[in-house]
Amino acid sequence: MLGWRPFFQAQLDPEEEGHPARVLSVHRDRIVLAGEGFEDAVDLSARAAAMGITVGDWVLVDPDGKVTRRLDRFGAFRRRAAGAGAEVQMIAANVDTLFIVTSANRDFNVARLERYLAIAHEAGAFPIIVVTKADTVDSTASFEKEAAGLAPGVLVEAVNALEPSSVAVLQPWCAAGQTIALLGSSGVGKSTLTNTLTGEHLDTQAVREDDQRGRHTTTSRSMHRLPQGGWLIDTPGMRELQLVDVGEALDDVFAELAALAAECRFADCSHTSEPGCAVTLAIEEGRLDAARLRRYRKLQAEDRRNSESIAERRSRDKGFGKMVKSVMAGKRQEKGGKY
Ligand SMILES: Nc1nc2c(ncn2[C@@H]2O[C@H](COP(=O)(O)OP(=O)(O)OP(=O)(O)O)[C@@H](O)[C@H]2O)c(=O)[nH]1
Ligand SMILES: [Mg+2]
Repeated sequence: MLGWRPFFQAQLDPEEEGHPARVLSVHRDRIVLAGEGFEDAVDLSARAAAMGITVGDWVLVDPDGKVTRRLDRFGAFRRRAAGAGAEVQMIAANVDTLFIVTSANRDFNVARLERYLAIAHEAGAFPIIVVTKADTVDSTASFEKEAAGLAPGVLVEAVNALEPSSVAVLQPWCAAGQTIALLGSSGVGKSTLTNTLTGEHLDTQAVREDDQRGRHTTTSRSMHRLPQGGWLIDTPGMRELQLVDVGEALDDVFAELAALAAECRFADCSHTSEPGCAVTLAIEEGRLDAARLRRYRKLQAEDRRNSESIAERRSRDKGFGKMVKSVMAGKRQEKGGKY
């Protein structure tokens, strides 16, 4: 029911004590866990905190209620943490389907949707673009058409998130054992969708009149039970979702571009001025939108930059760790190896 599957079962050691539990939410000093027949908050020990546990993770809990181990994830959403530090922030783990939520209004932004699509591909989650506030416009056709062209075969559903009969089109992904996450800007209706799908009463708040932006009502991530047996992870609208280590996922989203690039005369073609460039030819002939190429380039550069700075930071931290160890080893020698 909780999304347990052979992938996790295979990680268990028959000798090992403890039972598996799913992480429903993570707080400063405790985490809320659910397992076979129980739901409980346990203290977040320093050891558990060091495991980098995030919502959606599977962990092992010993008979004293202590988290002993985090199981490997089949996928996770990550971003470069906001702020100057080069750090990766986990958003959610072990998600089957991602509802990329946007509204049929000024929130709708293809560049942002492509960014979310890359994150979904990298995490191994099936993406569905959900266009909310369909009830506020005459037609959602133009939004749906544009969204459907952003990745091969991407599904798009337009809904009134307040209306259960409208949201029913999302039911097929909510079956028992399935985990769904919602990502999107503040005010697009993620918590409204969660409430309509689960029957809960999470806080929601009207968007600002002037620019239709949300008020950052939801402040932490949490997992909610769906009546059909699936699980839904609501998240706060994030101002900045910088890509990191998405690797090949960008080529999955921009598949037509990757396919064209493979036809260029030079393998390292930059698609600017080289002869025999299939990408610039496609733009000239109107088969490819130049703006889409620009967005692809921008995301590629961002991913490269963030992945490099995080790799650098990691190796710097490692170097520092080694230096501390060797200084300590030197001290031990000086003192005759007494400690
Ligand atoms: N008419 C209409 N209003 C909607 C729809 N979806 C959401 N709303 C309204 O939009 C406002 C914002 O919705 P929330 O669910 O709080 O948005 P959110 O995405 O959870 O926002 P954060 O928690 O800030 O990230 C609320 O006033 C909702 O009632 C919809 O499909 N139609
Ligand atoms: Mg919310």
